[in-house]
This record gives sequence, structure tokens and C-alpha cells, in this order.
Amino acid sequence: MGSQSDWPTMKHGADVLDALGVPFEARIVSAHRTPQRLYEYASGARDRGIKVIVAGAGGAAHLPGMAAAMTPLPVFGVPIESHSLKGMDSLLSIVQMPGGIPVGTLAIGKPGAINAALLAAAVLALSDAGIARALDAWRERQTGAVAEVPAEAAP
Ligand code: RP5
Repeated sequence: MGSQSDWPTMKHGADVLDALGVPFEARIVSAHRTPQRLYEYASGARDRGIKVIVAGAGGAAHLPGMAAAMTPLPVFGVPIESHSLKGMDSLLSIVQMPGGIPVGTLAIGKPGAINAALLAAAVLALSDAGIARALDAWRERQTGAVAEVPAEAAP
């Protein structure tokens, strides 16, 4: 993520990965404030054994696109909800990549962080039976938690 201030959003994705038993690392890497850290992180990720990168950033959100430019790994971008433009700036910054350098872009904020984690797990599940089973179980639990009849609304 681009900043400590992104963590309350990105933590929702981290919680999903924890629940699925997917090992991950959470790092602050700012495209603007720590460009050298971004270069080292993204260009070295594959050699360190990283398989998928989830990059959350807000505002002029260059982190996912710049990371994607420096690694062949799949990169999923999470637009953080900004104060001034409610994350529309983040969304458009991340989603409008030029052809040739893809960033899979998720929804703004918490749903995007959750779905980026699920999508990353789905990629890993293609070659990891344990993660595939965990994902199946996660979906079954989600389905089982949906009531057929709405509960009485609180007065
Ligand atoms: C982006 O700028 C970060 O991803 C964050 O969403 C936004 C604001 O960062 P802070 O000023 O809160 O550190 O690079």
C-alpha cells in the first residue's frame, strides 16, 4: 500500500488472506515518497518467490501501475477512498492503464480490498489444492450465512 493511511482499508484484504491460510506480506511502498523502495520491491518480487501483488493506493494512485511496469507478476489494484473525491481519483488513476501493462482493478475501498484478496487467492488456487479447498469452504460459509427471510428491523 502507498501509505499507513491505506492500512484500515487494506487490512480487510489481509484478514481474508489470513482466513484462507494464504501467506502474505504487508508493506508500505509509496510511488511518490519512496520511489526507490518501489523499484526494489517490484523488480525483485518474482525472484523472492512472490506470486501475486495486491497494490492499494489513493489519490494520484500510481503505485499499482508502476509496480506492474516493473514485474511480470499479476498485479491487482485497490483504489483507496480518498477524502476529496471519494476514491474516484484513485479508481481512474488505477484503471486507466495503457494497453500492454495490465492492472486488474477492483472496487473502491473495503469491497475492493476483500475482492483483491479473493482474486489473488483464486490465482494461487490454480496450482495449490489447499488454497483451492479453503476458497471453496469460504464460499460455502458465505452462502450458508445468507438468510432466506430478512430479520425484523430494529425499531
Ligand atoms: C497515496 O496517497 C496513498 O496510497 C494514500 O492513499 C494517499 C494519501 O497518503 P497520506 O498522505 O495519507 O500518507 O500515495
